Amino acid sequence: MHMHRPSEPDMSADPRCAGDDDSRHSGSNDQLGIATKTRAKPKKPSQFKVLMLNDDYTPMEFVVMVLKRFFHMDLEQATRVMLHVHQRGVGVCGIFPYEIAETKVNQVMDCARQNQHPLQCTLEKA
Ligand code: TYC
Repeated sequence: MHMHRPSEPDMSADPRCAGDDDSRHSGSNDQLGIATKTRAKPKKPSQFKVLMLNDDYTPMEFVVMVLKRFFHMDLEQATRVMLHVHQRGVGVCGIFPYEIAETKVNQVMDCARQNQHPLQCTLEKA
């Protein structure tokens, strides 16, 4: 599925982020109008869940193969995740930084399309 990077959510109400800006350097401009704002702590790259969705047509064996190939699961783990998705409708394949998660979604969707299966895979902020 094609997705644009979601814009960073406003974390100003999140107590974990309170005081995140370093007030010692919080001026946004110097006298020449040069931006001088700094951040005390670099932000961790935000994480995204890669979700697999159930459908009525994709063969179970194909889903297991996809989980092994793109998410490096062994047969037991891949079977467990596939059955979870089959029974519950959705399941987590893994949690990754945005660009890696997006690449995995594209790899799964391309592979499903090439094999004419309707399997769907998507991203969700962790
Ligand atoms: N529901 C599918 C079937 O019965 C199997 C399946 C599992 C499909 C997981 C998609 O993400 C999926 N053949």
